[in-house]
Amino acid sequence: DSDVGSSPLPSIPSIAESKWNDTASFAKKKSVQAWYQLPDGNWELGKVISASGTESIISLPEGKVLKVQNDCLLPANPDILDGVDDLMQLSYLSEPTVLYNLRYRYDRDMIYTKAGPVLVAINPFKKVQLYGNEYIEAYQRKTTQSPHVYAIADTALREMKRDEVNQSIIISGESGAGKTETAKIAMQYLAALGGGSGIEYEILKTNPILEAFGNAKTLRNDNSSRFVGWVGWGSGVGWWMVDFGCGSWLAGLAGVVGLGGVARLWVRGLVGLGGVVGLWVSGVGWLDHGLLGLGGVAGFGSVGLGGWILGGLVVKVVGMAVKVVGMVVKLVLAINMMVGGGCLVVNQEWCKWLKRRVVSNYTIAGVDDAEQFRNVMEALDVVHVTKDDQESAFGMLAAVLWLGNVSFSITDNENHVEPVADEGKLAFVALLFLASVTLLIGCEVKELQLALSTRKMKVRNDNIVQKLKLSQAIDTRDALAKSIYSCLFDWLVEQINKSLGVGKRRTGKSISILDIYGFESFDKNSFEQFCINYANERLQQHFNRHLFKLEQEEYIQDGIDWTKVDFEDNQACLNLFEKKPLGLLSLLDEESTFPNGTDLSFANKLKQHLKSNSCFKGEREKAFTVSHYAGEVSYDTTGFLEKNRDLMHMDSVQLLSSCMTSLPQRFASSMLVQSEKPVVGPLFKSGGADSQKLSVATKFKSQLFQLMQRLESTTPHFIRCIKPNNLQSPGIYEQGLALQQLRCCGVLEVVRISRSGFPTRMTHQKFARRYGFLLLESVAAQDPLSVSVAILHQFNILPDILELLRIQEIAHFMAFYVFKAVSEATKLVIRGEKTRKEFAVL
Ligand code: AOV
Ligand code: MG
Repeated sequence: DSDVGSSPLPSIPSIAESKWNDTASFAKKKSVQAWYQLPDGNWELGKVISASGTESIISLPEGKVLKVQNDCLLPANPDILDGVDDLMQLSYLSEPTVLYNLRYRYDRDMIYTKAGPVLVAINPFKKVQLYGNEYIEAYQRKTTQSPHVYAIADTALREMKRDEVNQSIIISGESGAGKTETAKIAMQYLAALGGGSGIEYEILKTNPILEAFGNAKTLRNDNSSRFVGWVGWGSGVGWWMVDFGCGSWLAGLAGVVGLGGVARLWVRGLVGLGGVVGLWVSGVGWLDHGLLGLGGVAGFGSVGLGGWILGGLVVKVVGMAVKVVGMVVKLVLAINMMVGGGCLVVNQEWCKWLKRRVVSNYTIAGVDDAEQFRNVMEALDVVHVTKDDQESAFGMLAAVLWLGNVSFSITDNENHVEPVADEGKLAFVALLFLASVTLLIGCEVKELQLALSTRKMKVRNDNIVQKLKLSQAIDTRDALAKSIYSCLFDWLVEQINKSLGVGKRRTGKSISILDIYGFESFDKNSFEQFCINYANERLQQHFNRHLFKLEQEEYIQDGIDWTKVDFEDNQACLNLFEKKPLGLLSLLDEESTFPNGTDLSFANKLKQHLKSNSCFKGEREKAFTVSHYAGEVSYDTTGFLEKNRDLMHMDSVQLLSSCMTSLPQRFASSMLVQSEKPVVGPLFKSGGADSQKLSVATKFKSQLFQLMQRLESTTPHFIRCIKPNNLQSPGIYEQGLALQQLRCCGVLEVVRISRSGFPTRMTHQKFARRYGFLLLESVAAQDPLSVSVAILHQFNILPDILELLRIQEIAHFMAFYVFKAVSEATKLVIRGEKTRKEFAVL
């Protein structure tokens, strides 16, 4: 709106001309610049020296001169277009020109570029000077037009107020592309505009909690999200909503099962355990006293334990006789840790689950764990989690970890088990793990032993107790750990929501920011990647629907002469996942309900039923490949059934509800509530006396659908994050990698459609309401269509467009007409016939 009046009217191609032709016969011209594709697929910029019918001679950098076929060349844009803000401005639009333009900007730290309606953000992997209050103000006052996340947030805010419609900012891209950082930047903008009443900043401060418990280090991203973030900012009182719809279980699943290179959360979590100890200590002012070298005694090398921590523990032990046993165990737990930079780091070699990592280590270059940990603790204070609750939260974390060390011994020749007992010399240590868990969750050793090694069943009217076999016992233990972890995460989210007053202050419209786990492809991909990539596939469909399908369908519906722009539709891949009964998800659920189903029988079933599906390929043994929109991913079905079954038995729930500490009790009741929810979709029975349950995949799908439903009721603003290299390093722009991501999100097609399309559109009602005042003669009491037509008449707007308008209920206006109307309005203001206030409506 700000450049109204001063800007010349854009020249608009007529509708018939709007088809874009990239391969113009440019090559016939001499000494023009052109892009030449090298055999490795990369593009190089050359100069055409001479050209004949089908061949040209071009000179490339470093003095190379080549004779090439004309169709290997693509026209380059004139230098004046280097680094344009919006790819729509490129005269020649092609893969090399888009790549070049993005790179030109990236090299100058201009990481944001518009691709029509979409913001492209290239991860700088370093601090760039683009953020902070000065920038926020500039975007707020519109003194800058450069593409930016702030600009997107600002547009969303304006549209929310103007149209009274909920808005969403949807951030997508591969793992490590920068989605979560981008989401935080958007929040920063909205928080700053909230007037700094406090609550807006609180949400930003709670990020460390969610990241500590919900993120993990993977091969793709050192700080990879394992949950879906859906954060809202509402009008009215400036209110925030945090609502994590799908996937907190994924944090639990990933964390505990330890596949996919997860487990940074553990390290951070346990950093926490130490910290809580530290907090008590500082509470009683015992910072420098205490025992030194205990770490050495326990055989953990020279690092030892910080004296202050043990000092504190001793004080506790002495001071509170009742808690002696507990303290001793915590002491033992603490011995397993080493001091690192003021907080505790768990000794990874001691934890079986931590040793199962896929990444080489848990540390992140340039990240100070101690500081991160302090941020987490501060954030817990900010959201009013009491010290007691903080302590038990970290206790839960430790319990989960030690559960991983609980081992079983076989007691008879039928493979039945009993936890712990004999591990030779380590029997004492093994018992300690079990005892640690029971102390942390607050139950008797005997109870935990029973819950892990037996199952109560009801046969007719008799209650019988069945002994578990080794594999069942291990599944039970892992399921318990997973459930505790995901309940813990849910509980933390609940605490955050409570302290932010979610639900209470909801008035007016809202802006939501969606940040999900990005598309993942590793050498070995498991159930987690299967779910993550399925979610991304759904999100891609939403993107396609809004930018390609709906857009073009509307043109056609309105009778506009429109040449359809093709795009990669991922519907076929979605069908592969969702079709009933022969889709990936249905087949997985079906196999999970068979007592004798195995990962191998599941894989075979897929191969049998899906072999003719073009998105599916059976691989050797337990593997299969899916052609996703972002590339092929080969999945290994090992563990699929176990992870999908989510075998949380009533015995475990009962164990938790009988615990003496409050968190396990709360977890147990929330599990009960969950299992009592009305069941939708296919039923899932997990055998025996357990209640009917949904499989993990089915729950995931239904949460995903809920999320999509909520998205559908908003006006979307898309941000597409691009990862320029796989090394997570600054300054490296790999053409091939960038191109593949641009291709799979259809950036070129988006630009094509926007360039020849009709970016501005509104209903007659709205047009009449907004521009009706321009009419020199009032047309009172007329219907919106007549008013619209009168306005256009007044400005001599083409009759054939008018015909179009008459036929259709929805009118499409090219930017041109609106510009024209606005500039006319400006004239009226200048002539004093309209006031500035009236003008501001525009
Ligand atoms: P993701 O959210 O897209 O991956 P992140 O937002 O976690 O990716 O970004 C990965 C890393 O890239 C961050 O830890 C930063 O180091 C860096 N980074 C991203 N954006 C910026 C920026 N604007 N400025 C500076 N550094 C940035 V995943 O959650 O794995 O899909 O699941
Ligand atoms: Mg993320």
